[in-house]
This record gives sequence, structure tokens and C-alpha cells, in this order.
Amino acid sequence: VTGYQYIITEKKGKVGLITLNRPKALNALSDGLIGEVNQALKLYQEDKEVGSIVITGSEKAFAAGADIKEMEKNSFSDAYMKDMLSQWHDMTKVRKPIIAAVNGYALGGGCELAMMCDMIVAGDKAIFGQPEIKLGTIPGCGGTQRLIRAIGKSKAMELILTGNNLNAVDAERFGLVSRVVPAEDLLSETLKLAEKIASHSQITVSLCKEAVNSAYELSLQEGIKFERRLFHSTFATLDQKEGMNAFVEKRNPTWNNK
Ligand code: CO8
Repeated sequence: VTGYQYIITEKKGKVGLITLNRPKALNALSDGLIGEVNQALKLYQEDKEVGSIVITGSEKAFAAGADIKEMEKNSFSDAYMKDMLSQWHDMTKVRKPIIAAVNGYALGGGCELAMMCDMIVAGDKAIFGQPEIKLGTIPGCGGTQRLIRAIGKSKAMELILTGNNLNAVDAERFGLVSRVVPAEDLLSETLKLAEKIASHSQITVSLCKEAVNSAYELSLQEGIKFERRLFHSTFATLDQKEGMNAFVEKRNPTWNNK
């Protein structure tokens, strides 16, 4: 699709790539930008050729946060009546896996956007942080909830209360990102990972994603029960038959995505 103002979309094999593209504002996340990201995600979700999605920014910034200039003049009633930031959560409903490929700054809403993805790959110069406290506000798009689940209470509390940044090495050490690669290899390495995911059965991949994400919401007992029900349901798919039959016949599977 062309006609986007703030993003660039491009299919790379079976991977749907979204590049945030507001270089003059370090990819600050305006309402217009997030509307376009949601639209692109919807189209990739519907596109049968796409098995996984990568969101990236520039070398300098994945995204330097919500657009401060856009929100500065908001009143409480403005923010409340338009339920500011609610549209950001739409991306968590996408069933295909989304990987954030982060170079440079992922601050405030940028860090929250990365954490809404299913995993984060970081370039070695990536910088994460929730600096909202320095602006007289607080993380508003899941930062206080997702960071604690990713790195634990004490470290999350320190970052959110000080506004200090986290470098890529520490982000990996603490478990916020799944791996760190040289900045110049970030996109190619992330696309390789995304292509590998997209080489599996799409329905099985989405079932896996749904099961893993349910761990955020459910108790252990309920989560294990839900997982088992999803596991049972795989026996209703053609791809379970194909995958197991291919193993038995010592050949590669050909997925139906059904
Ligand atoms: N909003 C609007 N414009 C921005 C933002 C932003 N978040 N970040 C940078 N810019 C603009 C600058 O104003 C500047 O524009 P101009 O050239 O017109 O002055 C341009 O981008 C380049 O920025 P700098 O000159 O500041 O570049 P530096 O390399 O000197 O510094 C920094 C880079 C450290 C990233 C610096 O720009 C910075 O501190 N930015 C703000 C970071 C921040 O506080 N982010 C948190 C924002 S609040 C937030 O995200 C609330 C979360 C709510 C949820 C959001 C939903 C997703």
C-alpha cells in the first residue's frame, strides 16, 4: 500500500515489514502514525502470504516516545473524552507474531510499542527507557505493567522512577530483549528470525502466540488448562496431520495453514 505519510511498508518474502518514518521527530508517535501502523497491521493480518511481521525504525531512533508537541496542550477532559492512547492497544489483537527490531532510542511510548510486540531484537546501540517522569507524566501505554513483567519489579521501578535509560546489553541481561546484534545487522538478522517463524504453519504459529500471551492474563492452573485445550485443537488442523506424517515419512512438511 502506498499513500502512507509516516510509515513505509514492504513485504520481504513471507515477512511484512513496517518501518516508522518520521525522521525529523525521531519517529515520535503521533495519532497519525499509530493510525497508519494499525492499518498496515490489519492488512498484513489479512494477507495470506504474510506469516510474521517486523516493526522497525531508523538507526537513530526506533521511536522517541509519544509526540510531546501533539499532546502538550491536552486537558484532562480532552484526554479522557477521546480515551487518549486506547487505539495503541489494537496491535495486541493481531494474531500473527510481531517482532520489534530496535536501533537507537526506544523511549516512553517507543519502549511501550516495542513491548507490545511479541519479542524485541536490539541493535547493540539501542537505548530503552521510560522517561515520562521527567515530563511530569507517567507511562500511559502499558509501560508500568509490561516492564515489570519483563524485568521484574525492582528494576522496572528504578527505571520508571528515575527516568534513566537502559542500554542494549543490560536489556538483554534483564530479559527485555531476546537478543542483541550489531546495529548494522539488525534488520537482516531480524528478518531471518521472522522468516524462520513464517516458514511454519500459520495456524500453529498463531495458536502458540495465543497460548504464550495467555500467561500474562491467567493463573497457572487456568493457563495450563487453556494451553491443553489449544493443544487438543491442533488435532483438528490439517497441519498437525501433515507435520506428523512428514516426520514419519522422513520428508519436509508442506503447510496448508489450515
Ligand atoms: N515528541 C515530539 N518530538 C520529539 C520527540 C517526542 N517524543 N522526541 C524528539 N522529538 C523531536 C525534537 O523536538 C527535535 O525536533 P526539532 O528539531 O524540531 O527541535 C527532533 O525530534 C530531534 O530531537 P533532539 O534534537 O532532541 O535530538 P537529540 O539527539 O538531541 O536527543 C532524545 C534525542 C534524547 C531522544 C531527545 O529527543 C528526547 O529526550 N526526546 C524525548 C524523549 C521522551 O521524553 N519520550 C517520552 C515521551 S512521553 C511518552 O511517550 C508518554 C507515553 C504515552 C504512551 C505513548 C503511546 C505509544
